[in-house]
Amino acid sequence: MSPRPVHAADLYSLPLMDLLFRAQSVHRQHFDPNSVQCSKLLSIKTGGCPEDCAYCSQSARNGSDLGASKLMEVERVLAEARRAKAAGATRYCMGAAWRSPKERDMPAVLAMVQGVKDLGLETCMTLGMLDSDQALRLKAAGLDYYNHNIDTSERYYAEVITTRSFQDRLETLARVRAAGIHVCAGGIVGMGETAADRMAMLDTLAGLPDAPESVPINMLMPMAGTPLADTPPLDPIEFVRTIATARILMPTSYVRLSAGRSEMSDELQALCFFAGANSIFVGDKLLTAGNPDEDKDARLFAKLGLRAEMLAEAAPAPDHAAEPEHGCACAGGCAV
Ligand code: SAM
Ligand code: DTB
Ligand code: SF4
Repeated sequence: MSPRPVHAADLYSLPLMDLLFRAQSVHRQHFDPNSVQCSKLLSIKTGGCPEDCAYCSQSARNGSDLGASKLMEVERVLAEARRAKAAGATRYCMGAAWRSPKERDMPAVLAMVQGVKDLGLETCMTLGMLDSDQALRLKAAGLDYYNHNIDTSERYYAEVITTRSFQDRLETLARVRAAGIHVCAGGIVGMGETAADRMAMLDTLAGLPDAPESVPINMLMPMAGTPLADTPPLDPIEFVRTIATARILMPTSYVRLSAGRSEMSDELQALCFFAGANSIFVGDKLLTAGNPDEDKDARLFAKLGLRAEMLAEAAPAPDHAAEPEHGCACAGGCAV
């Protein structure tokens, strides 16, 4: 009889030292523990979103006083991407406050993907729900990753979003996978969910036909005017447990210590890296919220002996890559 698959419930509540030891051991089997993948985010269309995600500053239904912008021009996006590359980011993620892309916007979006890819960066987009045709066209334009989060457990989902279902999210993820695009899917913790919800979210992600290549774990950033603005902060150790459990359940995926780093101490971030997080967003802005600036991340990386991961073609020989020095163009961190 084959052994029962491991579930989040077998891991999440272990004594913390046991959980961390297991997570770090699994991490070292598949990754260099001192290397962190660095992505840069750009909001290519901000605000005025028709969806009702309770955490989001960009929903037109929430009371945040963010205006609605138009889709950015392709050349402006490419200028920003060049800056991000010069500062050491290897993946460029473009996000739009849409329910799903409209046909009239597709030519510009495809040109952005193509242009960013031509710069030698990995490309990522997050545009809401996709149909199969849109996914295939994005793939053909050179899209490497598509981000679409399940956000929380199936049980808690309806407390947070009512305008599209958990099943809708899974269907978009399946279309992205079928188009041959790498999947980036994770969620948010600290929205008032229970530990069981966090576990169920991780079981859903790990139980997809193929685990996502990239798993962003966001700490809720309470945004003024949203229904979740006054949510009490989650105990940081619960956040670390979520990261460690994700690492063990999805051993070969990149686990991203995503939104919320600006509110985290160096010590908490260090614990998250030890628990198996190996990807971050760099630069002082996420989509609408803040993120640690370039200098702060450079100091953190230097203090912890971390290095920004380079793309395979630009990476040095393996013996150099294993050294704890910074081997990249960005002099210490990969902050943008
Ligand atoms: N509109 C697209 C969508 O929802 O698919 C793309 C952008 S949306 C902002 C991407 C993800 O960012 C959300 O699914 C959510 O997980 C995360 N996010 C948004 N606002 C956040 C907040 N205030 N705190 C933490 N994570 C957040
Ligand atoms: C993800 O999981 N986190 C990013 C990215 N995917 C698109 C977005 C975080 C947004 C944080 C809130 C804001 O900037 O408005
Ligand atoms: Fe719109 Fe995305 Fe924000 Fe939801 S998370 S309101 S879909 S921008």
